Amino acid sequence: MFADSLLPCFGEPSDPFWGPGPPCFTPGILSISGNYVQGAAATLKIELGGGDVGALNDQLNIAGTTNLDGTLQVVPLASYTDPATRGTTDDFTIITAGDRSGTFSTVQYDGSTLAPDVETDGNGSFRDHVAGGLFRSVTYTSTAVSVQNLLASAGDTDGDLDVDTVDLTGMIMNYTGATSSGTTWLTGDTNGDGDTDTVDLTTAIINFTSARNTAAAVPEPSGLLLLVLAVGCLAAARNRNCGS
Ligand SMILES: [Ca+2]
Ligand SMILES: [Ca+2]
Ligand SMILES: [Ca+2]
Ligand SMILES: [Ca+2]
Repeated sequence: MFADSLLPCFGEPSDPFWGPGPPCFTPGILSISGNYVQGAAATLKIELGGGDVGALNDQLNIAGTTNLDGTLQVVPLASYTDPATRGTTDDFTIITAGDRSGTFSTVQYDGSTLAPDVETDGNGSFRDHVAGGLFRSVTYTSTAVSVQNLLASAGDTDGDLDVDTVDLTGMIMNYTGATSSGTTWLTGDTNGDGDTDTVDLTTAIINFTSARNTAAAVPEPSGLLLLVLAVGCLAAARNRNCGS
């Protein structure tokens, strides 16, 4: 168990984040036989090097319970690069515990605070869209905390590894046409030109996977056909009524 002034530290004394606490080593697995309570003023630093846990990535293994608060600093090392292929992820289990409660109030990744662009469950888990379909997610379960980096497929606006009717409906609702601007990946701009137009929608339809990951109700099987028809309306008849 660590108080606010006694932080688990995986860094090195030369590191600007290094602070008082147990001897630092990097990277590695730190096992705690008891409980781990992180206070509101405390910071946990986790380094990610890619590849195997323990060899290149920090992991905190807590035999007892953990109650989380304060700051999580995720620090990618020089050996790690984000996914380069769309639709692929890098997944890191950074904490395991007999039982987990509480969440970090702030999560920083490489010095930047992550924003909860998409809330992924009722446990405080969230997904931050960084840029160009690159998402960073923090997921809390009853026994673990994990971090995921995803380079999403074009049209996967919410970064949940599918291009489904939820994504396409959101894109249509945020449709701007090619002469407008102001949309982002989250609102359907798949190609980074600031609009959500038929180019974006066509790309998303080509990448359509149906729903793999959503807790929300989805339209009936005809939903995609209706969406395609709606796209056709948008493309061909912006100034006329589509349907009734
Ligand atoms: Ca999606
Ligand atoms: Ca465009
Ligand atoms: Ca666009
Ligand atoms: Ca989905």
